[in-house]
Parts: sequence; structure tokens; C-alpha cells
Amino acid sequence: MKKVAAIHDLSGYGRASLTVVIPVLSQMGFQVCPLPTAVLSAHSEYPRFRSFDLTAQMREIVSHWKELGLCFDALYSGYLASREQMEVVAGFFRDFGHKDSFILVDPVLGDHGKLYPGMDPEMVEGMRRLCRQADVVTPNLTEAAFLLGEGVADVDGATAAGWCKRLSELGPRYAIITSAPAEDDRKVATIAYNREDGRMWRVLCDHLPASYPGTGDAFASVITGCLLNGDSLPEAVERAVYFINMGIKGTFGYDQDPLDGMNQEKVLHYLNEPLPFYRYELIG
Ligand code: PXL
Repeated sequence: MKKVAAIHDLSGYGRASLTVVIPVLSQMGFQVCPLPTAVLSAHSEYPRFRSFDLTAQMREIVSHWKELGLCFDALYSGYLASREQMEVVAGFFRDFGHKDSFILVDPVLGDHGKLYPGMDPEMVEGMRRLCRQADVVTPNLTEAAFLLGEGVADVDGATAAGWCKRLSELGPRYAIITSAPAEDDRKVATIAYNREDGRMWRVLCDHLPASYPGTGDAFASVITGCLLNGDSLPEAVERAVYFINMGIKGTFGYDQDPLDGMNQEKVLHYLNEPLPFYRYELIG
């Protein structure tokens, strides 16, 4: 079985990070090996969350994994808790791949135009450096802006597509930006650029007036699984967008706190079914 090293925090409450990454990639048929970056009482959008940084423990875990001679088919990082930890992850990326593995960096930094609590310009710089090592990056629009030193106000779809290209110039073969604007404000776009063939793709889906933490983690996990399965870039994006859309629609009708995240348990089975349609467009 293919193995994924999943470098994310474990948040006890609120579906995000490892409580999303593990079920999604397990459902897709991969062995998930967590390298936890922090333990949180609840994800950081809950007021007064408690956080326990695991930088020192990560060094020990990595050292044991080296003794075991482990290597992984995908090396996939998300929320990181300290600048120092980013150096540990950079070393991990150098040491635990093999010739056919890939590195996916989901540069978890913020959303809705703002950095998450605990993130600062130094963390942004560290994440930018990690993105240089990646084969695939999956920022949302806010994270893309911070990585590129841009503002998020008045961004249109064409600007977001230009940002995809600029992100890929940092090093990644594929750059994917989520939550990008579309001409029709009832839609939201995911834009993906393949630096190897110079093609830019877009997948549109319905915009709902709700926001669920952890959807970025679900998105990047599906992309990781699809690429391990040999899907093309637009197919991977299509499946990830479809999964998130089904998850949001399986949540929005209930009267539950959006901070709890999307009801992924109701929709994991879609990951094993053929896609009912393809809506991706070539936009450049
Ligand atoms: O979903 C990204 C994420 C991951 N980990 C933690 C978070 C968030 C988003 O808020 O708080 C701890």
C-alpha cells in the first residue's frame, strides 16, 4: 500500500487537520502516518484554544523513523506550529522521499484576508521556503496573497490565475489556489496551474454563504490521494472540489456551529465513487 507522511496538528475538537486528513486518505486506500506538529484542545478559530507545540517530539519521532529506514510515497504538510519546526519539516522532505514520491505543502496561514492566531510574517517566510521544496502547493486566496506579498482586496480571477503561475515559479510543478473569485459571484473558483505543460485550469462550484474550518485540509488531502492514484491535475481538482461541495451541502442545512467543520462522515463514501461529471475548463 502507498504510504503518506501527514505532517499536521491534532486538534481535539472542530474537524480540521489530522481528524480530516486521516479519514480522507484512509478512505482513498492509503496508509496515513501522522507526524503531529502540535496538539490543540480545539482548532485555532475557537476562542481560548490551548496549544502544545511538539517541535522537540517531532525531532525524536523523525530520528526513530530514520532508524526504521522509512520512506513515503507522499510527504504532505499542513499546519505548523513554530518557525523552528519548519526546519525540521524541510529536513524531513529531504530525507524521507524516494524517486517517485512527491511533496505537497498546504501552506496553512490564514483565511478571509487575515492570518490565523499565532501566525506572523516570520511564519509566512518559513512557509514560502517550504513551498520552494514542494511539487504541489494548495493555498487559499489569502495564503497565496501572503506568500506573494500581495493584498487580497479587489482580486479578480485573472489576478488569481497570475498568482498561480508566480507560485509555481517558486518551485512547485502544480500550484492550486482555492476560494478564488469568479465573474459570477454565486460561484467560487479553484484555479490550478501546471508549470510543466503551461496549462491553467479552473473548476467552478456554487458559493454558499457559510465557511467551515478544515475544508482546506480536506481539499489538499483529496488532491494528495488523487495524485497518488495517477489522476491528472484537473481530475484531481475536480474530485476535491466535488467532495468539498458535497460535504458543505451535507452540513449547511443543519443548524450546527460552523466552527465544528463540515459533516465529512456523511460524504466520505463519494471518494470511492466515479465522478458523475467533469466541469473543468482550460483557461490558459
Ligand atoms: O484547517 C486548517 C487548520 C489547521 N490546524 C489548525 C487550525 C486550522 C484552521 O483554523 O486552526 C490548528
